[in-house]
Amino acid sequence: DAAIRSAAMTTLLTTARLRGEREVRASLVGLAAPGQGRRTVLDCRNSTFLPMCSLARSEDGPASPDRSVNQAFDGLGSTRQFYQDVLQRNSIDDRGMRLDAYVHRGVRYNNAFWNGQVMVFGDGDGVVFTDFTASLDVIAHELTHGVTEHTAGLDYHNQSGALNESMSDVMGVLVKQWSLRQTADQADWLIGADIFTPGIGADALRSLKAPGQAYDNDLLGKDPQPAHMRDYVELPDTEEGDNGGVHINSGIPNKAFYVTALEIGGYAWEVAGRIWYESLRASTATTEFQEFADTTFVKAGELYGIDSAEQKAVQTGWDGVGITV
Ligand code: ASN
Ligand code: ZN
Ligand code: CA
Repeated sequence: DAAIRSAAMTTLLTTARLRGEREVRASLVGLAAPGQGRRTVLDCRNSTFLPMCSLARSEDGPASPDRSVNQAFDGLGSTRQFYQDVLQRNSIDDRGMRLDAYVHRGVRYNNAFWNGQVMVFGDGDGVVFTDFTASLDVIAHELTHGVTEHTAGLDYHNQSGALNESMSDVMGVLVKQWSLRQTADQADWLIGADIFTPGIGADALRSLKAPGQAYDNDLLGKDPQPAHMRDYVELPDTEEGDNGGVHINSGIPNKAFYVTALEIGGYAWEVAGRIWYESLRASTATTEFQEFADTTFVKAGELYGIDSAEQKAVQTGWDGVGITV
């Protein structure tokens, strides 16, 4: 810990001129520099127009009487802490960017999204979905879209888009596992277990452990995710085609991560999470499955050694979904 803090101080001092004198002086006296470590939550009161939403909670302000506001606030805080403590990343842009969440967006809106700048959450229609701030992994999923945009910038269609989605699911489950101190074999590996209404008969939106098996009922049909390249779903690169199936084919890299993490054992964020994050940072907008898989193998070798158990686990993970590294 001391070594990390001292390394962080060295980095801080050597980048002092780049970051500007004022910001650095603020850091040195323990004050938050502009935007550093801050969160805001805005209440849209059913509007879809973000400028209509008003401030409901800010970093040093009191808790709100509104449950969604507090859940969003706490979820942003946990996710930011995870990125800082586990991956040494300072917020979405790695420069302490303020985190903004908008809640109660629209009327019975069945989704949540990152719009390129902020995170937005609907209330759900009360029939299929309830409040989208209810699952920490959903909040971490949306925030991670921001991290991806600021790192690899994976294009949101076809395989690069499915990797973009998968990275959000991977970090989504890791933030939840980290907050609950669960080992890989203790965790449920579900995204959105708490955003379905109780009567709907669905475990969750997606499962990294069992893509294609998160739900199967009359109202929703069957979870369409494949867990192997032989079942890759070709869809048009249109809105109706989910931009080439970005939320569908993400099941393939999701399963590869799950198998890798289980092979390694222990806390999934410590080794598997580190390998995937460093691979995201080494990827580009057009990276596809094979290239990403190869990168995770190379990173595992760099971080844990050529032919290490960790590197073999990565190979096993991709092998299980039909990708040879
Ligand atoms: N919940 C979805 C996501 O974050 C929203 C979308 O596809 N725009 O991937
Ligand atoms: Zn997403
Ligand atoms: Ca559930």
